[in-house]
Amino acid sequence: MGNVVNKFTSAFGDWSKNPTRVLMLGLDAAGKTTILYKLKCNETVQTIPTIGFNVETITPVPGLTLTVWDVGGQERLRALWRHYYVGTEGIIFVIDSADQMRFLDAREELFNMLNSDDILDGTPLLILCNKQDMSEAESVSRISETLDLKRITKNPWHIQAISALSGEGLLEGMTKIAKMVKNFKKENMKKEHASSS
Ligand code: G3D
Repeated sequence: MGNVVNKFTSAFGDWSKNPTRVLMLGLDAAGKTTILYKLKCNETVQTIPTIGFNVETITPVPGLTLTVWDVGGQERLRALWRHYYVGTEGIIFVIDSADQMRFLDAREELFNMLNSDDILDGTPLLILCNKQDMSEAESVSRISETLDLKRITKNPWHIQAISALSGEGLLEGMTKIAKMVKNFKKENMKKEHASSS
């Protein structure tokens, strides 16, 4: 387990001089909290109760902020989400691979988020198909089809099979998003540089 944490730390590096913000979202019970615990993010969880939905902000690595909340059935709160989109450089969307009854809800929430605001255009997206240890878990390729992920055209994305319980696949997924986020930041810096010169 220490291995996952160490490798996770080195994948994301020390961004204390160049802070990075990543959102982690998913339906309730998808496994977000379990993932955070697996990454040993439990020590510094802050909850902001005033917002009206349960938002947790975690700093697992210097300079990296993970902001986590449940999506689903919260229409009236959606306007508040934009506040968290500003400055976001990565999105992790967690799916319960064994909860086939709610795949379409997850799909709706994913596309609602991506389409709700062009502020997220271009932001790297990691889809974690969690609970792969369960016998009824659906495969990554079937989930990709059911969620119609080919419709995602404005975000670089990657889909990863994981089990938050065993930690299987988690490091691969986190390494992938760390790379995508680094590229995204580099491209943004280039654009800023080009527009200022
Ligand atoms: P959330 O934070 O997205 O709401 P949680 O989800 O992390 O609280 O997880 C919800 C339930 O799913 C928990 O079970 C948790 O143990 C379980 N879970 C999370 N990840 C996995 C996984 O990879 N495999 C399996 N088999 N179960 C997982 P309880 O029973 O505590 O509600």
